[in-house]
Amino acid sequence: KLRVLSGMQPSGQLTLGNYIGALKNYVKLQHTHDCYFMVVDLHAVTVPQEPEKLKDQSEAVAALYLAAGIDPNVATVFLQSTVSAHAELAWLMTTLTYMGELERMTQFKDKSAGKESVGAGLFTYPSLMAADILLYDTALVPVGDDQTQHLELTRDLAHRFNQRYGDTFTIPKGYFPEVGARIMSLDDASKKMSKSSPNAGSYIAMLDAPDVIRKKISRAVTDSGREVKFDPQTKPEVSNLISIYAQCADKTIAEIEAQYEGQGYGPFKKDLAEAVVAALEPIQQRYAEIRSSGELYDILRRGQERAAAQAEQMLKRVKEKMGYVVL
Ligand code: AQP
Repeated sequence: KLRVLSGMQPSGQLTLGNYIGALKNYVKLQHTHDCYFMVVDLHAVTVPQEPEKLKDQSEAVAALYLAAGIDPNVATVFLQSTVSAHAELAWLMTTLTYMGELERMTQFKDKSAGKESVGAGLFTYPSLMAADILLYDTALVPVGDDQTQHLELTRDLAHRFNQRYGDTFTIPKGYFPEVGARIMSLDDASKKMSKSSPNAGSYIAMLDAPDVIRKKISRAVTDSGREVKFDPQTKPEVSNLISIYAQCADKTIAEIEAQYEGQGYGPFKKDLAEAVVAALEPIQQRYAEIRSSGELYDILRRGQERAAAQAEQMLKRVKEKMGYVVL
């Protein structure tokens, strides 16, 4: 089975963007691939995090993986910080990365724009991500569109290492959803939906209550026309909502366009809200059960063991190749 690895940052509440862009694909891939899904808590501290919140959100992300349908007996679910090989290989990958490569990363540019002081971790984030992926001989990385550039750098670093020290790393490929690889903000369709946005109206959190979801969708920005038509160039807001609808209701874009022909945005938005509620409600119920069951730490401990066994082997190989004394 091909190896799959991906992760999400506990830097806020997971959004519908995280769900459609990545988590839905995790669930799909687990039965056909050898899957590792982590909570990337080391990545989360590239911007300041409150300790209490970090812990709660880390548990929340892990519980949401399970609630969305990841079976911990099939896939390996773990916290990145519990496998120390990630931080170790990240350092080695950092020394292999060029400043110019990191300076070109649009996520760094976006997240550092206008800030007076920017942590060095935000800059070297892609080197840690490369380490995460390369530690596991990963073949496929299910991610949203926003991670394309980071993934390309991971591939470059893997090539560079292999050329310098001999064949070691598998070169990974991205795995993107056909519809919804980039879900946009509800208040501004030029920005991606983001869990760390200061405006809660810009995203739908996976744990938002049904009435909150309905309100957010009814307030979502649309153009002044009335045609429910998918055209990201001229109708970015409505196209974004159609993508969300398609993914939540398992319909094609053409089916949705046909269904609302000549009806305007009102009925479309109403049904969209119900489709989102229907997709998230069962996940929310399972989430509540998992958090109150007390089983989460046991699952994460088992995941840690399985992941560490793999990661340590690779780290040892890398160190040997680089000329470290391995005792
Ligand atoms: N808007 C999005 N549409 C589709 N996919 C998305 N992803 C994120 N936003 C969207 C995918 O979700 C996975 C986890 O992302 P992450 O936690 O690593 O952080 P991110 O990509 O930086 O996502 P956020 O929500 O914007 O987090 P913050 O605000 O903390 O930076 C990734 O696979 C990503 O592609």
